[in-house]
Amino acid sequence: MPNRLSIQEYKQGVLNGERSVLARAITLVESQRSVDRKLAQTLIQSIVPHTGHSFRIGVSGLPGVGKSTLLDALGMLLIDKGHSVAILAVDPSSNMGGGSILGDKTRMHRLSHEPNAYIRPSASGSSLGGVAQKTRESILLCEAAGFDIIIVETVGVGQSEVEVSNMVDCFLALMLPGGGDELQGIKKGVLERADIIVINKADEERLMLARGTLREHRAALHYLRPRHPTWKPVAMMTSAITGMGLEELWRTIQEHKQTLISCGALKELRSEQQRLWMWRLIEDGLRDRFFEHPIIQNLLPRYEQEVQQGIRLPTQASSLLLASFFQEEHDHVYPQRITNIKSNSSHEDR
Ligand SMILES: Nc1nc2c(ncn2[C@@H]2O[C@H](COP(=O)(O)OP(=O)(O)OP(=O)(O)O)[C@@H](O)[C@H]2O)c(=O)[nH]1
Ligand SMILES: [Mg+2]
Repeated sequence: MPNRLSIQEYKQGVLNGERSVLARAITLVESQRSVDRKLAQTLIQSIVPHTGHSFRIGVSGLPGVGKSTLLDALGMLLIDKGHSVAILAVDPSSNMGGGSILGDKTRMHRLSHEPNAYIRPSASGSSLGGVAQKTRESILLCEAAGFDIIIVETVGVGQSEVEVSNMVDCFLALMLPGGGDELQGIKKGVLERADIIVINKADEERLMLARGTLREHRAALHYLRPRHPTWKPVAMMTSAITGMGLEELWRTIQEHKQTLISCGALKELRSEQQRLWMWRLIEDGLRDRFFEHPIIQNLLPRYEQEVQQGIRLPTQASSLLLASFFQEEHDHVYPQRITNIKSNSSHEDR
């Protein structure tokens, strides 16, 4: 990465709330290069004592449901109330410079000019498994930079949504009026994760439809197991364009926060998230190490082909690959022992 700063410069700049340094620090944690990863880990460890003071909100929903437009409006409302807001947009499918990234900048045009707001679109591109991990680290950086509300926008399909729900205090699921029966399956999963269900675009000719969808969701919520025993998920309507329902949405988010705080659930939720984070780091670390290992890169294409051609069983190929990897790792960790064994045996040979 060009123009890397020193850890101290990153840390001080972030703690001083300097936007340009914060942006560069996030670029650092997003970097795939191992030298950057090491630097990023040191940086994250050094700022952790300055984190944890914000309220973290996740916003998910299918493309086009109005997440960015809603966040622009909600963000402005929060700025007016004296908050400072950071918005991290996670798009697992796009690369930097892709269409939706530019789209986000323009859709949050009011907020993007606010000195108390920070908008950061992130793209995972070719990352092996780490969108979520990088987002988590970006949340910590924004907290250290002093933002008191952090919102993560994620497209409501697939793994990124689940991961984001595991790193926020309050999870919002945006829905369209009407929706569609074919989405019920997806919806059920989302509904089980959501603390607040928001039927957006409840304006003009869609208002009546939105009221019906609201009733359906309220009825459905009775049958779902809530995410926290103390908070029963609620459904409401908004229009990101007219601003209808936004004050109520913010009131509900605050009620949710107070409920979690007053019964100790927020602390519990966050410590559980720390545990999940540790497991994610272990899984990601193992996966990266495995796939980046030269012996695996060397053997994998051949084994893959043999499995496809039916020459080798998948079970055998995977066992051999894992065995080769662990043997190499072992030899790497204990080279001394091997040299000792070798020199002993050559001694005995004589
Ligand atoms: N009528 C109406 N239109 C809306 C509302 N919210 C968003 N839109 C429009 O819907 C379109 C998509 O809005 P976005 O905010 O970009 O949606 P998104 O969910 O962020 O989309 P992706 O980031 O691509 O997943 C835009 O043309 C918005 O102007 C709303 O409440 N009412
Ligand atoms: Mg968007």
